[in-house]
Order: sequence, then structure tokens, then C-alpha cells
Amino acid sequence: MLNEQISKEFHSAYLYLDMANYYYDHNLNGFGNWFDVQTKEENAHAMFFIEYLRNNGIAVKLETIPAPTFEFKNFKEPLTAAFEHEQFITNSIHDIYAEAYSIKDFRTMQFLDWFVKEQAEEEQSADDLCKRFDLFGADPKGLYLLDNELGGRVFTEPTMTL
Ligand code: OFO
Repeated sequence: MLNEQISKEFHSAYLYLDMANYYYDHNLNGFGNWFDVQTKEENAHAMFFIEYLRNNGIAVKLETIPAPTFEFKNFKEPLTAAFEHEQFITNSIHDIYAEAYSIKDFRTMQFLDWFVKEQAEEEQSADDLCKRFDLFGADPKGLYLLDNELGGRVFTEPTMTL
């Protein structure tokens, strides 16, 4: 399950990169930047799982990452898709946690604690973006200001003691 999660995190990065590309194609570079930062975070998450397996002597098996298949019809759709994807990832983390609990793998539970908290933040920020788009996105001036604001998002390398 931990190996599969590596692929899911890299797949998340791939999906967010696709969303970033969509916005850059439509000159919404701030939204593009927001998703570029999201992509970098997902790559960092994948590396945490890889490092955890390495540190515990478990072979890392990298899988094929499926290509994104989105065909967005409007500027809101990527935001909704991102929120739904984060809910999917949360469920995946919780499934691993439940399995770790059932076999008394307390070390993995402790490792996953960081992700349980992180997923709450990931869902909240995706949901927040959806709601702000609903408030301001339909108006060109509002969309312009929101795009400017999202352009200011800066990537901070996530840290975890492994
Ligand atoms: Fe890795 O947190 Fe989003 O998917």
C-alpha cells in the first residue's frame, strides 16, 4: 500500500501539472502558478514515502503513472477536480492507516500522522479555492484579482523528520 501511494502522489503531481498547463494556455498564469506549486508539493510527498521505505529496508517499486485525461470546459472544473482528487487521496491515506492499525504497525501509523494532518490542509485549501472562485470568478475583474493573488503563491519545501 505504501508503494502504491508513491504512484498516487506522483500521479497527483501529474494531474496538477496538467491543470497548471490548462490555465497557462488560457493566460491565467496565477492559477497556473498555484497548480505548479501544488505539483512540487506532491513530488515532495512521493519522496517522503520513498524515503520511509528506504529507511525501513523495504524495496521501492515504481509504477507507471497514467496520463491525465481531463478535458476542461471552464475555469472552475480543474478546481472541483482538484478538490475531489484530494478527497480521494485522503481516503487512500486513511486506508493505509487502518491497515497499519490492524497489524499493529505503529511505526507506519506515526509516519502517516503527518499525512493525515496534511490532507486536512490540502482539502481545505482546494475547497477554499473553489468557494472563492464561486464568489469572484464569474466577474472579469474578480477573476483578474484572484489570478493575481494566486500568482503570489510560493513553494515551501515540506519537511518531515523520518
Ligand atoms: Fe499529496 O497531497 Fe495532495 O494529493
